[in-house]
Amino acid sequence: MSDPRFSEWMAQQQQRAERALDAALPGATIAPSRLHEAMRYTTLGGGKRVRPLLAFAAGEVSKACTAALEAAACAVECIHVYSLVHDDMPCMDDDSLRRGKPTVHVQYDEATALLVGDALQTQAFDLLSAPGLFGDASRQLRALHTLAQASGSRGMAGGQAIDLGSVGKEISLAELEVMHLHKTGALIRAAVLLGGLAGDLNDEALRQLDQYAKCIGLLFQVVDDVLDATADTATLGKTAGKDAANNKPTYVSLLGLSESRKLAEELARQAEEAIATLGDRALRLREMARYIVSRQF
Ligand code: GRG
Repeated sequence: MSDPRFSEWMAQQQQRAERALDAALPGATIAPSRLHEAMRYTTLGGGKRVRPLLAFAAGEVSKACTAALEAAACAVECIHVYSLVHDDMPCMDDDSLRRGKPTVHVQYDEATALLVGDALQTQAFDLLSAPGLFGDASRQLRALHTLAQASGSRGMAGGQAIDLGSVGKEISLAELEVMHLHKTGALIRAAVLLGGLAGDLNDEALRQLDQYAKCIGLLFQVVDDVLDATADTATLGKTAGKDAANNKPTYVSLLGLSESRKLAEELARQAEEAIATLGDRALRLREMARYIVSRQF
């Protein structure tokens, strides 16, 4: 069972993310209202908000400015939601449920789902590029560069391409790791780094955050594979076991359940070790590592 103070912090930060996203997205009555309504439909009121929580936790280390930190957290979540909307489309995973409700192409239509993803992606950079947001323009530029790299063909979109190319093929553990470092890990790294960049940290502290985030990105995926292999559809809010059924390689299919769980524990340990010298300010990051390794959905 997790520390009640951490659960309280998490609930507060999830509400903070929800409020910030609500304020950041265009209103549903603003034209083109169907597109804006669909963007809000898919972004608000759901999800664990792991990426904003990681940004907020890193923001405690960097003593981040609130406006920059909340914009960074929203930007990363917008990219994440865009990826889910596109990933669910018939041309990719063809899923009809996401976060317990119909996916965007089911609730609206395919063209709207495509546009929602496109618009959320652009919204992320709109938010993060607001003039004067970071106080320090060079740090803001670095944050923008970090998010762009993490989202594109050398990050998340590239990871998705590797994933699509690996369906039905035998791949090694090293290749699986490369795929997940891109597909899931890159955006998780960006979330942590943007939390660091929203405040003032030296390069060594940013390097430590990056090392932590690299472990967390893989950890998140290993746990996701374990949950996918063990939980039922109702608990996960998505189609349990779908990756295995689709002949997609997973940590569980390559390592088995028991070794996957051991790997998750080892990655959580490495993540905590990476930030050991950052002291009390990194408490929430340490707790996030524990939360991710023991999450049940
Ligand atoms: C379409 C460019 C493009 C990329 C898609 C990340 C991704 C790449 C697709 C998501 C598909 C997926 C189910 C990946 C497995 C791990 C993962 C990212 C799960 C969803 O993230 P959570 O668990 O979701 O953080 P919530 O809903 O809690 O935000």
